[in-house]
Amino acid sequence: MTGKLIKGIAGFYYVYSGGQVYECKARGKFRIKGQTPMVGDLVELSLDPASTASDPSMLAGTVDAILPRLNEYDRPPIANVELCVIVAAAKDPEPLTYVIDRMAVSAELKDSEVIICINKEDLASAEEIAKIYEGIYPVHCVSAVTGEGIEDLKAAISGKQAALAGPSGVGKSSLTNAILGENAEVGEISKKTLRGKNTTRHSELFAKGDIFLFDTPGFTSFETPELDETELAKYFPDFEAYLGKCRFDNCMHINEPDCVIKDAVKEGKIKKSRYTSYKTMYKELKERKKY
Ligand SMILES: Nc1nc2c(ncn2[C@@H]2O[C@H](COP(=O)(O)OP(=O)(O)O)[C@@H](O)[C@H]2O)c(=O)[nH]1
Ligand SMILES: [Mg+2]
Ligand SMILES: [Zn+2]
Repeated sequence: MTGKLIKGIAGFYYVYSGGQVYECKARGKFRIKGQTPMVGDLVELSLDPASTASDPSMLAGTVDAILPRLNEYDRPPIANVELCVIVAAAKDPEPLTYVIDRMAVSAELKDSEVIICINKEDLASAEEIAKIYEGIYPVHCVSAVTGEGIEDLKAAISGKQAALAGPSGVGKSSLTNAILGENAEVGEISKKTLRGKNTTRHSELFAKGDIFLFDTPGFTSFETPELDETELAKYFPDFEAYLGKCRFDNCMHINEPDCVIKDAVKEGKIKKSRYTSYKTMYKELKERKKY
């Protein structure tokens, strides 16, 4: 059977399959092949009738194989992030478009779908920031405190393995609780039996009905991604319609004449803040290459 690896801790992998959690011993053969199971992995597992799980609510099993991954993130180490929900706050902390845009490029590079979520709309209007992303990514203005927008957000993430990413303090933990509710099936099992035993926080995948949400401490910001600056524009979906139409084939849309990207910015077809982020990231990537 197949299942989702929801947590790895102290030599055990916890796999969710058909409403059950299996406590699986890590098999040596993965390391031999240079493969290490990651939270978020889809795995082949089998029941291990000879063993008993440490918790009566679980069954003992073995992980037999790791299925091919859509993607891998390093920090935190999680796999198969089908959807990256980039979280910002309308206020406290102030939203920074550059931070959002850099995370979006990182997610695009990994082939994760992107949703922008502006939390704390009870504190300030999220409209201004939401407008920047309309037509580029789905935008959800929500409040983890009042519950506003949470049902729509749940509908948008359901069926996909989703991770919330964003700076510390924007409300990722609060949103995770709002989305999963108090009685998250697997969440409850693993909270009760695993979290209590371990003070160090690990990444974990929560499953509740059709919702699969990573709880990833430290998924706060992305480094400037590993990318050649000449490739950067491809990861701005709002630039896509214009690429290849500039006067110069190798136009980087910075100082070149007859640049359709710069024209689109002037005409308001590409948002200024997006273009500013592009220029800043372009410089960063170019600078980094020198060292
Ligand atoms: N007013 C308001 N405060 C919120 C909201 N969501 C989270 N907070 C508060 O913001 C702070 C940071 O939230 P937390 O979930 O820990 O953020 P994280 O660091 O991204 O996980 C906490 O004090 C929360 O109570 C919201 O929608 N509205
Ligand atoms: Mg948190
Ligand atoms: Zn150009």
